[in-house]
Amino acid sequence: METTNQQNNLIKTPEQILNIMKASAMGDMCFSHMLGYIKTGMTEMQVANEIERTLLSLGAEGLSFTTICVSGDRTAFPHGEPSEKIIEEGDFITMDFGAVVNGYCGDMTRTVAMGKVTNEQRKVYNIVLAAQLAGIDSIKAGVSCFDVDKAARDIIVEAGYGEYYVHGTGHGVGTQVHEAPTLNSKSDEILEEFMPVTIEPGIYMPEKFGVRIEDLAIVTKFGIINTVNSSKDLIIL
Ligand SMILES: [Mn+2]
Repeated sequence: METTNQQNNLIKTPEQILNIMKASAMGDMCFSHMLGYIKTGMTEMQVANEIERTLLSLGAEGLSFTTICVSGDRTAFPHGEPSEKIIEEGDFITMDFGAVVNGYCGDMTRTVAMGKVTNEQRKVYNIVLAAQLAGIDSIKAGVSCFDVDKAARDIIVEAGYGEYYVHGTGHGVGTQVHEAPTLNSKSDEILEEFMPVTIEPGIYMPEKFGVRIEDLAIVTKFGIINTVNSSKDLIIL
């Protein structure tokens, strides 16, 4: 028997959406705290532990997934685990994390810099940001997931970094941090109102650095409601 997206629970109820919004609000508060916390000389592991401690202290009942915190050349690993690497001046730091509220997951990523950036770091950051905003702008009910991925991907490809965009643009979120629909270059799904989806393009240059920016948004008939409100301008700590 054919099942609809409503029956499959891809389309969330207002109460479920509120849980996701609470999880995102905790993520925003956590990120804000981390901006004052991170210092050169700390390890990635220390930063990841503080993210998790902060989310739990804000009332998260758990974590959507094991927190990602990578720095320096390790930011070229899209889903690297935090290590004992020490954070140094000039490093990018990518943090990807989420709180769980009443069973529903948050998911956000920000990349910040320590002390200073090179022209290339600034350029790549701004390309990823432009791609992320293009992805967001393309979303509304009735749009195909393929076209959202393409909107983001085209910016990166046209800037000459297409080979370094090694994953899809986003995914659905619910009680699992990765749910349908899948927003990538092979996707044939259509977005519907009240699906929560991430928009998370990235550029990853092996042995150099990487950048990812991720928001979690609710699809509506007119566009999105972005549940993540943290700044996406390049932040240099
Ligand atoms: Mn994600």
